[in-house]
Amino acid sequence: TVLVIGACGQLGSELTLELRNMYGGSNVVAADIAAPKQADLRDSGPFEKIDVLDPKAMGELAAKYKFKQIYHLAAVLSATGEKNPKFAWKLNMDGLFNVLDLALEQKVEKVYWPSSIAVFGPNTPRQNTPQHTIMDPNTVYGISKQAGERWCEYYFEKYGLDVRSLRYPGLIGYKALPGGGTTDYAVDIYHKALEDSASYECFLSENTYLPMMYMPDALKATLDLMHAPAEQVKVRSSYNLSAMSFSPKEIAASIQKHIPEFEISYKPDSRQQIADSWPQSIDDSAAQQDWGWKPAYDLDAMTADMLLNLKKMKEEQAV
Ligand code: VAH
Repeated sequence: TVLVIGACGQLGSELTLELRNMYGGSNVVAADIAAPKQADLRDSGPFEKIDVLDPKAMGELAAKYKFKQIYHLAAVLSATGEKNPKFAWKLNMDGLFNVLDLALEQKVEKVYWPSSIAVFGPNTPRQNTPQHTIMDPNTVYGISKQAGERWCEYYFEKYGLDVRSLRYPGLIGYKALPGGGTTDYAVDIYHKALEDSASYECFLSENTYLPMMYMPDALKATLDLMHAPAEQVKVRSSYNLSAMSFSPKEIAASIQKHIPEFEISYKPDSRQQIADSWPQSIDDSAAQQDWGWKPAYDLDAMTADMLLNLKKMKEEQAV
């Protein structure tokens, strides 16, 4: 059985559906602090309400199902974390420790834990950021991801726990809304483009370049990494991962190829400082060499697929 913690989140909901397609619905337990609202997630397999900060409840869950793999995706993201720094640190770090220790106790074969480009900071080289480089994150989320990477590598080196990780760029998908990140604009913009007003006020400035990835690519990278033979997984902190980089101006232009009347305006808020501390492009040659990583979607391919699927979902909801 596979456990997905944080299964109702932006990545968790899509990863749970993908894992259920692959392993069978009843073999993938979705767990989160609250029940799923999405019908496909709710109706495709077992759900367990769990607080990842409650080790006793986690132990009872593991005794009930005997998990072979755990995907631990529950975390407070960058923007939300800055509003509640101490809780963000507690959930992100104590949640990770509870999962790592449970995995050791229950002899879980593999653990997945997501890191992020947020582990990089103002003094990190911003173009083609290397796998090993200066990391001075200045968000609580980034600090927790940097510390988490150190601990994942420690549990692998010291206790032999097969824990694997990817430094995701901003993730964009149509099935679930993002949960309080700095890159959320790149999802919101597609929803707004399909509304009658066909306009979007962006909380980042027009030339804010950020590494981004379409959700199908993120799911493929995650499963490719988890299915790679252990000896091919040479990076046990977290792999740099890349697909594309773009600015709000460029994603708006991509949308205008389909919706010419779409308009964008800019009103940077506190998330601008976070975005300015992150890389603009990532060197993921280690992932390419170690386990054959290769993205499939560029900006225009993502835009076409996003608009097509969001339109379909709106029509279905409209009936
Ligand atoms: C965030 N979406 O914005 C997440 C991600 C690289 C961005 O870590 O916090």
